[in-house]
Amino acid sequence: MAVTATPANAAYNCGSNQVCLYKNSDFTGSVFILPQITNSYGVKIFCAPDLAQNKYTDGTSVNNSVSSVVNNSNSVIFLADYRGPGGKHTGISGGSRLWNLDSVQTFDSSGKQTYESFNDRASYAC
Ligand SMILES: [Ca+2]
Repeated sequence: MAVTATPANAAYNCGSNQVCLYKNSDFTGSVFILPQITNSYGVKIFCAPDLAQNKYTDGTSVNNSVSSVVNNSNSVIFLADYRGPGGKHTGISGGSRLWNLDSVQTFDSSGKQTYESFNDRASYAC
């Protein structure tokens, strides 16, 4: 039976019912785990509405640097250009993952869709 060595910089293995934002593509680099907050309807949701307030485990800002996402929650998570949210947004379905954000489906406030890079753009994740 092969034993796989774990390098010191091994990527974080996103747990069940966690939403993990990674600094680099392919679920590597440092990680930020979305906190759960209670929304105005009293429902707990995974949400960081202003990523400039959040840091990866390596201490650097999460703002404008997310490059891959694991969504192990049951709900869609939206990334947006600006806190709030504002600007264009893209969604990651519950139970899915995006190993990079180089070509994702985005929507503007009028609902217009296109495919474009969302790499190093997200300032909101809920
Ligand atoms: Ca941004």
